[in-house]
Amino acid sequence: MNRSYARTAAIALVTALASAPACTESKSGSGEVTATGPVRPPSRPTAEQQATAAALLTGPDWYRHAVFYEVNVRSFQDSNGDGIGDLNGLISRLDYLKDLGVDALWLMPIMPSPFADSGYDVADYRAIEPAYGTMADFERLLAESKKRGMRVLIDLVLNHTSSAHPWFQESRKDKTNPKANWYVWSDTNGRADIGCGTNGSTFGDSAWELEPARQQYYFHRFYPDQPDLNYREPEVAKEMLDTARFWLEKGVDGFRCDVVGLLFETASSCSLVPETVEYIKSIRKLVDEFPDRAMVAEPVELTNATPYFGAGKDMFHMAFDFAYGYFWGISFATGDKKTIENAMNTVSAFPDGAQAALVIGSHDVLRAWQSAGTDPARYRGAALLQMTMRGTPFIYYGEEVALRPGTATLIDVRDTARTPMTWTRDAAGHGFTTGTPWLPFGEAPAETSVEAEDADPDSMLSFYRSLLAFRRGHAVWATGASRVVPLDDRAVVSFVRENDQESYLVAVNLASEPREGVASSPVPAGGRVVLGEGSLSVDGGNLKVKLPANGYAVFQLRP
Ligand SMILES: [Ca+2]
Ligand SMILES: [Ca+2]
Repeated sequence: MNRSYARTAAIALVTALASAPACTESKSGSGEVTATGPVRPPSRPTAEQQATAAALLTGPDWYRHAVFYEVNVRSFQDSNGDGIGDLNGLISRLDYLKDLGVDALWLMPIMPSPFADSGYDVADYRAIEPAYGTMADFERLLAESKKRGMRVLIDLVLNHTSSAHPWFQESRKDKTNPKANWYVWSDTNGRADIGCGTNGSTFGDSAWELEPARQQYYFHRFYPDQPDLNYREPEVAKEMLDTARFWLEKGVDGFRCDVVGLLFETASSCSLVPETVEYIKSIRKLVDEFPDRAMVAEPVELTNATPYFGAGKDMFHMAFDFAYGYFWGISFATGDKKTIENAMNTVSAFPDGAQAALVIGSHDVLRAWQSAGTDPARYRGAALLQMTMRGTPFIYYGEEVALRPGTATLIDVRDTARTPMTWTRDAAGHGFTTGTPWLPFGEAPAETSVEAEDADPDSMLSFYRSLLAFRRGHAVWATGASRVVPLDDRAVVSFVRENDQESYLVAVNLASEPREGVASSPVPAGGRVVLGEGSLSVDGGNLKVKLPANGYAVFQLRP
């Protein structure tokens, strides 16, 4: 999305200063399940896990069991020295992603764009941005991904085009041209049938811009260079469905749909109005014509994505859960788990068939490093929650190495979270480019390079490898039942995940001192710590969880 509420809110998050992770002595006692020290799962899954994962990733439900990775193509890998990441560069890093445990990619917009909003201003819906490569390069990316058992979703920006798009160039000329009704025009800077009003732009003073040639105003929910398409024009509605079909026939595995709740406007609302719901259902019908495809919504609403699922199988396969994904930093900074528990309860109440898409960062918000208050222990706790809550995790590129923010802004402040990936310690381009990067690297580029972190068993990359290996092939994390355990300590998040095969209790301490929580919610006695550090005791109907400062533990209760 572009200048969204999400961005505004999340950039404004107050994050507390870092505090060092504490060491904790293990205690043993009767009835307690206690780790003797940090338990770290192996860094790679077993062959058996891989075989189970391969089976889970086959068929129409693959997306529930996949780990996604959001790629900012421009900042991932340059292949020709122009300082701009490209498709051939991405192809050369597919083996890295596969080895990390990534099953599917979401590519930020790859279509030709003046780049007034990082590609979310499309000038041609059926071509590849020349700086990123050619359609042949894209087809090779699809083939090379498929060869590795990986899927590719692309960003579909339906609400608006670039003002440079030929459709708008024609529409703006006069009131009678063939594209005259393709955008939302008005004689005044407002319209009674558009309830978000004159000040309905997400940013700036007005959502209406005067076009001198036509002597009318056009509606733009975002930048003036991003005019909203008029979905009440049947030709527009058809053209954008045909666009989706074009890419599905090309072989993409689905779409991430940008600000998709904003397609239609009505007098009373501009967000997910009935006409928009109906249009989304028509996209879903189209997607369902193709086997094993999926689409994920970017909700405009931050705290409850439920309306994007409809009856469960007639709208989106997945929708982002921002209630956790954009606000966890506040929970850790305040040591208050309420928001996280609310998010989990909302996700648990999704209609049958719906799947949450889980993030701890994206191209729209702060780098997770900042949300964590630069505290690696908090960062790990947040990532553990993301990977163990019910849903499908989406890793934002560089999150696995705890990429740090940059300071340069070419478009807006979100560029601080869009800096080039660092692959090597080598200061001359850090393996990203042999030229000058389009945007300067973030802080500590050598330290956070894949090369440096690969060599360090205590690095964030090593943590991510273990976490993803731990999760792999265990369907319980993707689809198992989820139940919050209401511990009496406000800083200790705890929940049970279970299915027929296995059962786990996950606990994360948001506070920077050791904590313990008690709940009357019973779990089976026994079990063992399989990740992290902590103790779990069961005494009659009560259970007690103890965790070190900013600590976390996963207890296996069954089998
Ligand atoms: Ca390039
Ligand atoms: Ca719209």
